[in-house]
Amino acid sequence: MSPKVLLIGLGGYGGRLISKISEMKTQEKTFVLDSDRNCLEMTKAKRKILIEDPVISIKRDHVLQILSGTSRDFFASLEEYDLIFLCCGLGGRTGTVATTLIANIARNFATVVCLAVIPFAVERKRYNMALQFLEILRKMCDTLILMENDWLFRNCPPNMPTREALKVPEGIIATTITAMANAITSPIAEFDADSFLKLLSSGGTSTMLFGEGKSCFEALESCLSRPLFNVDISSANSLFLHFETGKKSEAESAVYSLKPDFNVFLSFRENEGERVFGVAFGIEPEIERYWR
Ligand SMILES: Nc1nc2c(ncn2[C@@H]2O[C@H](COP(=O)(O)OP(=O)(O)OP(=O)(O)O)[C@@H](O)[C@H]2O)c(=O)[nH]1
Ligand SMILES: [Mg+2]
Repeated sequence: MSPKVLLIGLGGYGGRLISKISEMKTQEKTFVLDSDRNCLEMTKAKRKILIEDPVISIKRDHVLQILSGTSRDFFASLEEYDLIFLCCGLGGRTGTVATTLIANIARNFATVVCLAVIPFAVERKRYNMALQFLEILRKMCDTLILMENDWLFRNCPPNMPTREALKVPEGIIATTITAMANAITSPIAEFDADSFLKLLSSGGTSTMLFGEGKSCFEALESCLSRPLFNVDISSANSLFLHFETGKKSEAESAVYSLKPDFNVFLSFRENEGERVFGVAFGIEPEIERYWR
């Protein structure tokens, strides 16, 4: 039987990411938790849970918080899933705290993968809070996949309107999560879903990847050279690469041209244009350097 997968969005941005995922008509169940009734009403999740605005206090490695509204029933309902993806923008109160708390509980019975967006450095207070919580969050989940909003400054065309640029991560994150979930629940013949699930259960700190180009070679080169979390990915041990292309055999040739340093999991969807979405797993040594 294929593993049961649940996608949960937490806080305002987490809810919008789940709405975007829902537009992709994923077969997986989707939940959103938020303390903001208006934001919650606007999301397209299958189940919406209103929680109280959490009170944050960080004490050494522990997060003390109040999350009333998340009843015992809610936590019991998570227990039927084998793999839970949590997604949020870090740095606000609700998403940051709820993600940390739920990851810590859900990890007792499921593989927990968090996809977290780091605020723009200019958001100062939110940015600093996100970094504080990163230290905690990475101990609470099996795999923590990061993207930083500052990537947009470095990579969006300078003439792209800000409103449009802010929406770019939604498409990248939604496509990547959906591709990973599909790869596990309905894998193509050559995809080793068991090994990929095993990787997610110990993926450590990881970065999201995205690239596009005129050929699959160009798209893959751009994907690996500008990770969404600004670190060197040569220390990564494994890659998940999802190609959206009309040229599957060219994509395979591009992957064969990579140095054989990575354990690669490949997924494809037929689409116009050459684009690669992915994750580089196991960049723990790099993240330590990032904090220093
Ligand atoms: N790129 C991008 N980032 C966003 C967007 N909305 C929020 N974020 C990021 O996500 C972080 C958290 O924002 P929210 O999700 O609104 O915060 P919250 O979890 O609802 O927290 P509270 O409202 O304080 O309880 C922000 O500081 C931003 O860095 C967006 O539309 N685009
Ligand atoms: Mg909010």
